[in-house]
Amino acid sequence: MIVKYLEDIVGTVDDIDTPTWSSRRFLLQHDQMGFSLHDTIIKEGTETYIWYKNHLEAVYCIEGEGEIEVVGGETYQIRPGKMYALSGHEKHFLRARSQMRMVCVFNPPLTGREVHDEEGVYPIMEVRP
Ligand code: 9YT
Repeated sequence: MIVKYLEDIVGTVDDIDTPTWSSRRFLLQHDQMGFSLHDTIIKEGTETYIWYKNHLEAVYCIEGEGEIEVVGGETYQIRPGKMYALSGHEKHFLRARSQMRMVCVFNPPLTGREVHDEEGVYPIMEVRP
């Protein structure tokens, strides 16, 4: 069994900070759950281009407001209680009007070190560095 508090993760190698988001990663590939589970902060006023070419992601907003624009498609408003699932590997822009806090689940699980590359993609990483 795996039991953690958020404060066990903040400031460790499982707390990944970027200019537009930070991701506190509760469960990763090495936990062998078949998915990864993250508590993610999307920073106020930011826009992030994302394409999870190699992963499926579900996102549940629990704090803040913003929007997701699917490239070539619709724009959906985000507020607490909204869930979106990128079931078709949709390319998208994620914008935060205020700081947003999102619970994210990835399949396949992230290994832990991923940040988006210049294409907005997380590469497939087989081994946790
Ligand atoms: C909602 C979203 O995709 N945020 C970017 C970070 C990602 N969820 C992660 O690595 O936790």
